[in-house]
Amino acid sequence: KQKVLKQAYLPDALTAELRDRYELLELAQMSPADLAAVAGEITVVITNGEAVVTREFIDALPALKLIAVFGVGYDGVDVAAARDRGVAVTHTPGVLTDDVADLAIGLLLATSRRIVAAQKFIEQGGWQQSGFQWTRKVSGARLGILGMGRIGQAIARRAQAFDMEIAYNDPKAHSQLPYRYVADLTDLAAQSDFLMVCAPGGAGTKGLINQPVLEALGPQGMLINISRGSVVDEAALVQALESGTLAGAGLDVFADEPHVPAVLQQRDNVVITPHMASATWETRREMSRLVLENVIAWFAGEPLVTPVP
Ligand code: 8YV
Repeated sequence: KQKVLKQAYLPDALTAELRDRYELLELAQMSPADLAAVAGEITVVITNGEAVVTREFIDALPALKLIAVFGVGYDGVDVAAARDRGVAVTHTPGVLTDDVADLAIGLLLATSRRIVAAQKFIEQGGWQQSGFQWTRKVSGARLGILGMGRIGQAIARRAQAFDMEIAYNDPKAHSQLPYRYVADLTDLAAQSDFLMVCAPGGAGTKGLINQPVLEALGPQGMLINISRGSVVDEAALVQALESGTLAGAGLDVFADEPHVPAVLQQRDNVVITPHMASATWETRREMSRLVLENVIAWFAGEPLVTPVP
């Protein structure tokens, strides 16, 4: 059996399937010496969207040929280092688009309508004293989208059903799309009631949502992030929420997962979820299938199904 290294968390069913087909080594159960002893025989590494695969790690595996990512985002993988070494990288695009867009809309609604705070209000007996505070309207509001890839477009399609006014910022305009392009992110924020972060992670987008952008979004504005915590300057976000520079935030991703700053918790203008946008049974099955298909294709010498661009 070929040696395959599981470098990070994967669903149990995928792990079991990999174990059936290959000699599955689990990094979490290996010492550096264990790894060094088999490093020359490992051709495939399987990782996920949250884990980090550094140049150093790639260089420590001289036989490595494929890094298969369980996730669409591959910002954790040093793709340049992989390319330098002739190591292919695959990911799982497409199959999770709907789920991520669904949760994005869920966070948008939950944040603007304060659904979580409203539930706590009932549970803590508040309704016995008064009605719940009024909230903010979503239908017809202005939605700014940072990142108009597959997921951004899926969110825009859903937002159209809410008659939202949609504009977006991306490195370049997509002339085929019916939405307004805004070349400057701060301008987009200033023109938005809700700013939706859908840009991929990585060096190119690190900290794009900074203090000036949050200030432009303004005291009535709300930020939703379903992509990567790294795209948002989290300290600036906390500061903006605490000072009232920003009205609220709905966050599925954080700068240092699974750590969520205490100041982002227990706030009735912040809705937080634990990086779960793609975590439905249906989608996790499809993501697992794609990972497996790529690994099988690689061992069979066939073209990879979903290599990263
Ligand atoms: C997963 C993700 O939670 O697809 C991505 O980029 O971040 C998520 O779908 C992750 O890859 C699973 O660890």
